[in-house]
Amino acid sequence: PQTQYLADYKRADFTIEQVTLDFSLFDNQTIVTSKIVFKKTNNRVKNLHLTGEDLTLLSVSIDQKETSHYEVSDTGLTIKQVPNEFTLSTQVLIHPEKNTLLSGLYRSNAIFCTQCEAEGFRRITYFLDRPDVMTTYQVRIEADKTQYPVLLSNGNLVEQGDAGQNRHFAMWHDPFPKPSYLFALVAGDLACINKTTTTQSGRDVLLEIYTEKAFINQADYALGALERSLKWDEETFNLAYDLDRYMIVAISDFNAGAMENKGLNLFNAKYVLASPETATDKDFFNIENIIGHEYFHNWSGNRVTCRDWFQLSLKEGLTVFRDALFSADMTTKGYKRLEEVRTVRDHQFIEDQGPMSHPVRPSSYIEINNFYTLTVYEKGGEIIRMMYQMMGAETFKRGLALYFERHDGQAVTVEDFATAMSDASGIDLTGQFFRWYTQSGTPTVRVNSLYDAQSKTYKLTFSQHHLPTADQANQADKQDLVIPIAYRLFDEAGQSLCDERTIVLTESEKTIEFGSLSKRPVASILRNFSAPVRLHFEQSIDDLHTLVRFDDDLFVRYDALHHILKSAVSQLIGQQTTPQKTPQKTPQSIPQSTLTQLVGTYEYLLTKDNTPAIEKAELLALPSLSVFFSLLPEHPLDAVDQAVKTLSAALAQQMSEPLQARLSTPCEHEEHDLSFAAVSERSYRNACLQLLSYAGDTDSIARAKNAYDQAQGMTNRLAALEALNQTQSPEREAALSDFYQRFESDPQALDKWFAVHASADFPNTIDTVKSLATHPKFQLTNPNKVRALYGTFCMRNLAQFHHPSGQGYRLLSDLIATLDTINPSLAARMASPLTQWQRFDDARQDLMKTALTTLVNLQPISDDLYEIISKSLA
Ligand code: DPP
Ligand code: ZN
Repeated sequence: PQTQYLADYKRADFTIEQVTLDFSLFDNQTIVTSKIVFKKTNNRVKNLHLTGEDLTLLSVSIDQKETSHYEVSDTGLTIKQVPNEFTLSTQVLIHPEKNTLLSGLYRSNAIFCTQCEAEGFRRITYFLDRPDVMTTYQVRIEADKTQYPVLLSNGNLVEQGDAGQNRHFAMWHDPFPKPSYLFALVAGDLACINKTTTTQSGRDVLLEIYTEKAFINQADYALGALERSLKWDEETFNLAYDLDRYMIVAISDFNAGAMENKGLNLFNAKYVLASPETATDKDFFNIENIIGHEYFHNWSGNRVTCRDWFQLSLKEGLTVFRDALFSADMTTKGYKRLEEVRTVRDHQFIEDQGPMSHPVRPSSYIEINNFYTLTVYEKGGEIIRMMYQMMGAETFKRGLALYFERHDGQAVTVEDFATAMSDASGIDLTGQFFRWYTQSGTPTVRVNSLYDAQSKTYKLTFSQHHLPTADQANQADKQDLVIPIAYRLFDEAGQSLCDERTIVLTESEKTIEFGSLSKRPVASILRNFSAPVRLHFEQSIDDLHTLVRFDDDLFVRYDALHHILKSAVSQLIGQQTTPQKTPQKTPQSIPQSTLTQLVGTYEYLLTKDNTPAIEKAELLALPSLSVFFSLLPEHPLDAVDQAVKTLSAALAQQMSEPLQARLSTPCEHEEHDLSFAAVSERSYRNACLQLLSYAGDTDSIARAKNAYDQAQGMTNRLAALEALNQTQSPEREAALSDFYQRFESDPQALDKWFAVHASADFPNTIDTVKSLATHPKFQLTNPNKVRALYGTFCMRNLAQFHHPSGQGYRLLSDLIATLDTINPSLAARMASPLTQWQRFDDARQDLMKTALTTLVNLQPISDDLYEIISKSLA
């Protein structure tokens, strides 16, 4: 496999003036005819090299004369001695019906559809498949009338008609020049709902959602979310939609979440289809967020795109941040922010620690599909958020406006973005700050505090630390960053001592001093998670309780509570003098004083605190085993697991009364009510139910079963099922079989049934997973099913996947070997649990590396998988 380097970037030797594509779709083959007008940008160049993959070339002509001056290889087509300006016509044959990679043109449930980002277009026709080659597309699609009544592509429908032999055609024209990765085509027997909305300038835009006919009654929410997205981007950033029509199509077999193709978004059905019976409130939240994300790409991605794929975060980081602002406006800032914090700290930080660590703008890759990562997306979003934090909302808006004005219609770099934002704000983002884009790894910020009673002064000393990473292994690779740290001081009763301020740490160490403090204050640091760093700040348990109860910053409260819980777990594991990597016996009780204080704080949250219910639910949810394990890296997984179970059960018992009291108050909202108030109420009640269920006694089983039986909507039904799923009880069995009967024919809901099975923390869950893999509704060719069953087991069921026998690792490596022959990009993604072997004890490390070694020796092996596995063994 070949490594690509950012440093090797050269602009293309040709521009494409325009392209005309003709698709003849048949059940057993598709013929693609292209006419591409090329112009040299460099007259010394003789040959034209086009990328192409899995294409059967039928003919080539230049300016309408058939030619034989070309060479074909597995990766492309080279035309020899081409003139300065010419039209190239090619005809190729492809097999969408056999395309299980889900890249290029493929068929999913009798629907033809495309996925071209990043390099799928080369699987459709020979082309300059790179984002800096932009052109206008005219597309003709021809197919059987009965099977494919709906024919869609980007832009405007210009003509449609009969083509004889029960076939018809549609012709689409997209007036906006675009890179090939934004091309899309759909053909199928689809139903549609639509709505006309009007931009602020008074232009009508037709919004359409297409789905398989059976599911069109689950598309209303998506249509509403799309309308809200258009409105929000105009109101917030003054960015309006630019075509007359915006289409979204739901697809069952889809590798990613969704794709922002110009005017014709393709979505994983999971992020379009939802009804209160089949989808949870969290699903609705995700749908709105992703519809927003793809819509916002129309400016940040489509109007201004990436020069090359190393710049991926240019569009993704920015769009993640834009969708975060949108979702925060639709819910609460704190709620959305905690969701981001979890993604970054619990997952992106782990990526940084592992073999695939890379900067937000990578400098090399083998397979670009492997770089659609949390680092590029979420850490990229965090960088934009730091800019926003440092310049303020209004200046940020001006910066964005300048960026779009300067670069509309161009393919640009992250530097271009940073320059525009610097020019608008007067804050230099192109120098030291820019290292956020080029340096990998998670910075650590240490904070030391010193109170002097005599002088009534309080000092906070901040320092930054950077460890080597897999890709930048020398300490010399790591330099100081620009780190905005928001802070505030409280007294021990939780009264504010100052407004929130931000220190921008640019040096290795910096001290700030506060005077006239008659008592030692309680510091609230890194408020709203103002930078993607690990914070090391030793605070007393009393201070942490003060913050949980009284701080007005949800992130700091959440983080303080996690530190308290971590300390309780650590007490349970026992104070070890030397860290051990082998399991040890865990004491069975938490010190009473610890428990009393903890229960006091939880009771405060339940009864006195006036935080919005949806945020309170976040505080009440106990961190997962995976989070505890990350917080306590010096302890073996088994010990952490035992201790967490002991702690959860103790809390559930102690909190039983107030939790039950909370649950006994009647609901104010109907279950099918999707208003924010209703969603908040459900989230809060279900958090209480979940906490109670850790007791695992007959009462809590009965309570959960009753909740299941009473449930009308999926939110409550799934919450009850998850509570039951902690017990090997007949009630659990009954609920699971009821669930299957209800949702047998709803793929999205059924995915939850697979996932609930796979997440059960029982020793025999692995056998259940193996047997469900042969269930008639399970398909290896459907990524959602693979993720629901295997993804849940291997990524969310830490205790069982990492069973000391190594059977979980063998299950996963067998799966990956098979998947690599079906869908390499999915295979590579599924490998991530194995690549994290560094986090585990020696015995598990050996077993995980054995599994990885088996995989790296696969013959053949895809580039996708090879890159991930070989880097994790390096
Ligand atoms: N469609 C994916 C996203 O929106 C990749 N661009 O992030
Ligand atoms: Zn995106």
